[in-house]
Amino acid sequence: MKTILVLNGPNLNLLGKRQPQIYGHETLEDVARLCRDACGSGFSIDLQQSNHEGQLIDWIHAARETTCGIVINPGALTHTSIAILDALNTYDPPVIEVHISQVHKREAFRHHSFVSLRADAVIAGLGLEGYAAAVRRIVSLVGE
Ligand code: DHK
Repeated sequence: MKTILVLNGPNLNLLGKRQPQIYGHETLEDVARLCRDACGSGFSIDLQQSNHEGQLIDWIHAARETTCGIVINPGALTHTSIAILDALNTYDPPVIEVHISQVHKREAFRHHSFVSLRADAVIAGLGLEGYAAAVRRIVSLVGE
C-alpha cells in the first residue's frame, strides 16, 4: 500500500465555515473522502492540516521516507514561504500544488507562489475537485 500525503496549511481547518463564497461549504473531511475515492485500493491518503509552518515542514520531511507523493495546499504560506519550498526540494516523488480558489482572479499578492517553483503541477479554481484531480495524477505518475 502506497501513501499520498495531502497537506493543508493555515486556516484550512475552517474550510466550510470560512468565506464560503470563496472556499465553499464543504469541509476538510469532505476533502479526505474525495481523495480516498480518487486514489483506488492500492493507495492510502494521509490528510493533515496545520496553522504552523514548522509543522508542515516536519510532515514534508517525514514524508520523504513514507509516501509516494504530496498534494499540498499551503494556504497563504504559498505566497510567502521559502522554507516550505526548500522542504519540498528535499522530496523526490511528485508534488502537486492545489488551490481551491482561482488565485489569479484574486488579489495580486496571491498571484505569486514559491511552491510552484517545485510543484510538478498546479491546480487552481476547481474547488475541492482539485484535490481529487491531484490524487489521480499522482496515482498515474507513480503507477498502480
Ligand atoms: C487558500 C488560502 O488560504 C489562501 O491564502 C490562498 C488558497 C488561496 C486556496 O484557494 O485554496 O491565497
